[in-house]
Amino acid sequence: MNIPQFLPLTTYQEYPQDEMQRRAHAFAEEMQRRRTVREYSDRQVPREIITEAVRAAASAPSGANLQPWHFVIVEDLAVRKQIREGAEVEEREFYSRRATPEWLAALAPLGTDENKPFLETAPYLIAVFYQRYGLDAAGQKFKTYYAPESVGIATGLLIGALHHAGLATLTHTPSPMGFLREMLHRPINESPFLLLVTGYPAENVQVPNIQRKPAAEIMTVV
Ligand code: IYR
Repeated sequence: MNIPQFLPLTTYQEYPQDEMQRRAHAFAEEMQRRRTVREYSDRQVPREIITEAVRAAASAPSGANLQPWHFVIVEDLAVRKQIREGAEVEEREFYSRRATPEWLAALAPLGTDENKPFLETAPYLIAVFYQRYGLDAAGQKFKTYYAPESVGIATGLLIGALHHAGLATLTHTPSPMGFLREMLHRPINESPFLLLVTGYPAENVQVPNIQRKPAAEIMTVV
């Protein structure tokens, strides 16, 4: 059987311009409603929602289509507790020693500190890994390309998909987070990219009073 190198594009959808305008606006509005949430309810979320969001993330373009990502869905409370402990060890070090005064000042409006109870409260942590290089079935190394960029794009889609489904998220980057690779039994070619916390927001949760830059400020037309 001959496998064709190219196939017709059957999935692309064009819209009339007024509908395109409406869709573009509605999507921007929906994304602007997204807020990073740092306090979670322990209410359960069906795993299927998370799986669908990972499917959306996996639609990201990637260097040479190598899809250099792996998503560990952590739902086991004992493992979430372990991750919280590992993260808080690093964060205590970060807030008391590693962070420069300038960095701490930049973080002050967000009200973050070394305590990470959400790692235990939220029903899911999604540990996102990127493959610095690939390992084939025979254990041979092969190069990956633009792995952090590819996984960054996939993570953006993951956050968008979870928000679209009606869940809150928090991008958490314990630093260093090497402990995640061992704790979650990932192979040596993978590095942790970030930890995404997701679930329902805690009741009456508050979020920092911060604004997004308007398009006119972040966009230039040449
Ligand atoms: N990783 C730390 C500190 C932190 C750093 C940045 I940059 C943030 O935008 C938020 C937090 C923490 O999670 O608290």
